[in-house]
Amino acid sequence: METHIDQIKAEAVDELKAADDIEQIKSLSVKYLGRKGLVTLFLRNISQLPPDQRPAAGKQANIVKKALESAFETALAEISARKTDTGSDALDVSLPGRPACQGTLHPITHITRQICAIFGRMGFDIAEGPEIETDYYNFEALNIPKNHPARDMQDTFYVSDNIVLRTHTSPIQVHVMEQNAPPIRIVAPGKVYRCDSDLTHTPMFHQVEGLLVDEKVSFGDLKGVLQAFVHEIFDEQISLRFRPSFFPFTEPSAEVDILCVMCRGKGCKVCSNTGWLEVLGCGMVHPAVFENVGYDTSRFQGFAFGMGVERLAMLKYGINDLRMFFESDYRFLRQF
Ligand code: 2U9
Repeated sequence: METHIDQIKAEAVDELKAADDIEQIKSLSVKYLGRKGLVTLFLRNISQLPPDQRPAAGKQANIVKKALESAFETALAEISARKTDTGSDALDVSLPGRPACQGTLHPITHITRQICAIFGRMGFDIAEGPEIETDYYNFEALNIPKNHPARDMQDTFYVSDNIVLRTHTSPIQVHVMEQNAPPIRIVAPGKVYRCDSDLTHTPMFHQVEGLLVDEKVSFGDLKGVLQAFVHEIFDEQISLRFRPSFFPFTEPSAEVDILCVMCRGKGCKVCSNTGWLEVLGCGMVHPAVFENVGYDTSRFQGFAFGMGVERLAMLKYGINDLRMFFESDYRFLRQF
């Protein structure tokens, strides 16, 4: 009898080795271990053996039963694992790869470069300087007196009593004039900081300022340069106007407006019903500024201008939410 059950086992093992799908393994399990399976029938028939053979036959049949249960279980687990590896959920190495995302310039970087390139073609060099400045370079040298509102704690980030985060890029021009005699023709791009945060202001924003110093420089030169700039950055046909204004560092001073790009001068929400949009500020450099850097005011004149880059970008590209520049949303950033 022992020989017979061992024979059943050997046949089961051979058949299992040849099985290569789940259905085959399951039907082998039924064939040997099912209710009418060969091992089951063997166990059931033990009672018909001579009494002295029953214990050994029962013991051996149970060993074979357990061994086959375990072999079928292992075979099913292995074949299921193999199916997952190559099934529909598996990694298909033959698929083409996803293309790598190509980065783009941030719109502020892009438009800053455009602005600098336009002035570059008019002969302006680029100058840069530190974002942390002394009170002297940020205010005093620029004819901003001690009691001027721009020096209030609300507007300026103070690092210490005498040190500030620059509130404009103007200190760059002061450094350049201290180190160079006229003629000067520079644009100064960079980050500036003001203690101001609401829907239309961020504590850090970007400016480009410009300075030209030479003999016989007039307000007419300033108008010509800025008109050429505005026509190139917006469009050749756009109307612009110079509106009187005030800055401590320029006299006379003006603001440059373009005809509202939304309503073409009719008046709308975007231009607060004025028909015009302010794009930059400018003026003839105040003699007090020239005296602070040791320039001869009887010989040299100059003009200066400044613009907020975020504001210019919003007008140029029709962006109505300043926060878009700071949110790193790739769907927005990739458009420029
Ligand atoms: C020196 C002398 C004069 C730079 C100027 C403006 C007018 C101006 C604003 C535009 C929007 C700043 O970003 S903003 O808020 N700027 O209106 N800036 S003239 O004048 C200078 C600079 C340096 C030595």
